[in-house]
Amino acid sequence: MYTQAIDLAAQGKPEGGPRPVTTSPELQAREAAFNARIAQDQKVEPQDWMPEAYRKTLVRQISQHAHSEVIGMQPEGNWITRAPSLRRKAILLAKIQDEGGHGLYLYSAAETLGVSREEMAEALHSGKAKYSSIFNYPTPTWADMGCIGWLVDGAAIMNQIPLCRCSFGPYARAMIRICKEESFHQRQGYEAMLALCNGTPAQRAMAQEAFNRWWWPVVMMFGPSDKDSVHTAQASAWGIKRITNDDLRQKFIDATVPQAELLGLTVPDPDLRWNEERGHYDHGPINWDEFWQVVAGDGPCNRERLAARVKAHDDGAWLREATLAYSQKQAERAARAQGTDRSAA
Ligand code: BYC
Repeated sequence: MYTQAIDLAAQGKPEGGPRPVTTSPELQAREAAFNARIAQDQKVEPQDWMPEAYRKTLVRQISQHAHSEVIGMQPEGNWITRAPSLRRKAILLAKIQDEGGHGLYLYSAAETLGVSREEMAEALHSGKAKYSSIFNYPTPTWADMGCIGWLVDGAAIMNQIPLCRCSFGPYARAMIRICKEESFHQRQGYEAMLALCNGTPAQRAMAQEAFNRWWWPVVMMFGPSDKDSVHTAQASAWGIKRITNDDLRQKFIDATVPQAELLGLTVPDPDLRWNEERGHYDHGPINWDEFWQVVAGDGPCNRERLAARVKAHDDGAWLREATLAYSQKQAERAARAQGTDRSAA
């Protein structure tokens, strides 16, 4: 099935490019061992042999996930200076800081597959790599902060809990910590919405208006319907994806509708009905044209988000250079000290 492979074990660390496996029996044995590992639900680690297509799928998904976390700081960053109280500001700062941290864990997990941070950054900045569609929507009111926590982080948890059991060890382990933090993010968002919904009529109206804008983009965030999802079958066979896009979307809707009811909010879907027979909510049609337009880079804020990211990266060049120069100096000092020790001995 696979004509190329990387030999991670031989080097003790991952290589950037694929290395052809020379003999067919060797390839077959490696592939059989890999498949057995997946079948037994054991983790694949960076030093293990893996099919090149598995490695590429993981690099794509993990780096896109990392980019989403980093770009995802922007819509909320918009409200740090305008949070309505010191308490809300402290919570928002902590949440955004967590998201930067999630990006870091995920970039690190992707690096174990032999791709560099620079390559991943370049792919994002050039528009080659994707990030979640959801972060291309604006945040004009404080209620948007509540909706992002409640709905976007709620959707993220739904998608990410199964990823804690993903077959690739570093990704699965990163997801465990990320999910714990996402849980706090979701709760703070719901609590912010609760405060608005228990507030003045103007605050309730603001909550409903923001909910109206976020509902459908969040429903789309789970990705295309299963029939149009190009990666689901293979990613599921490899134990990367445990639950399909549509099934996760359904789980999210089933869990979130009662939460909206508790807040006294109306879900902006006239076709939403509890289906007794299925034991799930039926929902109205999803505007897939809008989804693909946003994914293709033409959403309300795509250009703004990417430009802000590129600017932040460029503005940070001095820090990356200084950090590298400092670590080089430390290494030279350590080498000199070792040399002095040896000559003294
Ligand atoms: N947006 O075959 P499919 C967060 C692309 S951050 C854009 O179903 P797959 C947070 C897809 O990449 C949460 N593109 O793909 C942060 C593919 O295109 P490519 C982010 C999308 O990979 C800060 C094509 O459509 N979470 O929570 O099997 C503040 C076909 O799709 C989207 C993750 O990244 C989308 N929504 O399934 C607050 C989770 N959906 O790559 C919160 C990890 C699909 O072939 N990722 N596409 O060019 C995944 O679980 C999966 O990659 C997806 C898509 C479910 C997203």
